[in-house]
Amino acid sequence: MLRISTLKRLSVVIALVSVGVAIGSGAALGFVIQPKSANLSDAIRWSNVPESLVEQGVRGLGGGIEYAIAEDFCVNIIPRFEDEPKPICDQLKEVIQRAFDKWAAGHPILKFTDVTGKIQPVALSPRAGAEIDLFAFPHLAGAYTHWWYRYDDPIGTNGKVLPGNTFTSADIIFNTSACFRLNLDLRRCNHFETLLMHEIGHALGLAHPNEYPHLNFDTDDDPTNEIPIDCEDPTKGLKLSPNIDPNAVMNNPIPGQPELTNDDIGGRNFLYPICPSAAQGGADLALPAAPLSGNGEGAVGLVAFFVGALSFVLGREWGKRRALIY
Ligand SMILES: [Ca+2]
Ligand SMILES: [Ca+2]
Ligand SMILES: [Ca+2]
Ligand SMILES: [Zn+2]
Repeated sequence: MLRISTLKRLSVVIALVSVGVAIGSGAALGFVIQPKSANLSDAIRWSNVPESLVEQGVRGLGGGIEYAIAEDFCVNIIPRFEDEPKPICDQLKEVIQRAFDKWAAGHPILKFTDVTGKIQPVALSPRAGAEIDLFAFPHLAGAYTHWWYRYDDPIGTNGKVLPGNTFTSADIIFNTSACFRLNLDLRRCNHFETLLMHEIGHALGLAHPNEYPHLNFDTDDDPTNEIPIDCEDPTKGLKLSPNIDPNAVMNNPIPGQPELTNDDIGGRNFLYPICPSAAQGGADLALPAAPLSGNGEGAVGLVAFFVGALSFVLGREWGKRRALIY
């Protein structure tokens, strides 16, 4: 359980972030990066380092993006499921891994590793806990994600140093005041898997295309086709584009299906470009030994941490629709 003081801090985070957000009513295809920017050099990525958090204490894609589920996650959230019978914890864990796996599908480097039991989740910490921690406790919205990054250029999945910022951690928090479902056919409550996929997209570096149509990237104006990403230069061919893909899982509210669209995948592949010879932190990439710990840490690095917050609400709870909160 988080203490009240921690919850207050969470609220402050959300309030701070909400100041800078214009709520748009338009929709768009493609993808929008975090922080919401028309400059693709501002993107935040997990760095493609070879070491893992659980083995070497290094944060990044090595060892997969390591996630840990809070000990009280199941006991807190299961009563909030509308399915009959209610899911058991193993089912939820299966769905969680499946949601992560959908973002990793077809990618030679990106993967997600369950380190529950090996790393204790820690909320609101840039450098403690797993890389992604999953919590369930009462708060606003259906779920939200907050994350920390540093002003360091990450190593891309193409082996190059990419301009931008480097994730150090993220928390995905499900609100146990809301209700959830596994069954796609139930109409009420948050579809757990789809909602989680949406939050994972935030934890990878993506924002809501339908909320920021003026910051939305695609290579063309076709809302349905694949976004080809150049491995050597992932920004190549990308332009701002205003067309609509209502099915993108990164839209808010989320769509009805727990499936990534071409535009969701295009966003992923921009952030984590796929090269024919891709390898995870492999020797062929000639990576520095410990880029995360050898670059700008200490006092200056610490003040360079930034926190972002997003929240998400789907549909109705107790018969009323909650406002979207960022
Ligand atoms: Ca890792
Ligand atoms: Ca954490
Ligand atoms: Ca397109
Ligand atoms: Zn969102």
